[in-house]
Amino acid sequence: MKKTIFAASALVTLVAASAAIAQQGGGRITFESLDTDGDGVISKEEFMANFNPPGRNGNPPPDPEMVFGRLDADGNDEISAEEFENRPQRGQAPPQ
Ligand SMILES: [Ca+2]
Ligand SMILES: [Ca+2]
Repeated sequence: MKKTIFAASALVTLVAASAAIAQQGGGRITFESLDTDGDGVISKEEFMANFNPPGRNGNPPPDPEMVFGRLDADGNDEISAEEFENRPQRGQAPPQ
């Protein structure tokens, strides 16, 4: 009996974890999740519509406009897969 209860609660935990991963904001924002029309680049419109992270640890969420500017290294108002992959990490100085 105890074993059944354990298995059921483990399943609930697993489902909850999957839901959390599926949601944006857990640090798992992927290129594909932002490139909603699948043309291989993230337009500013796509970014603004889909980049919506929650604030963390009591901090307000980052300003999407500012984040877009950091990702769009060549400033053409689109984020390519390469720019996304090479994005500056938190706490790291942007490349000169
Ligand atoms: Ca696109
Ligand atoms: Ca660009």
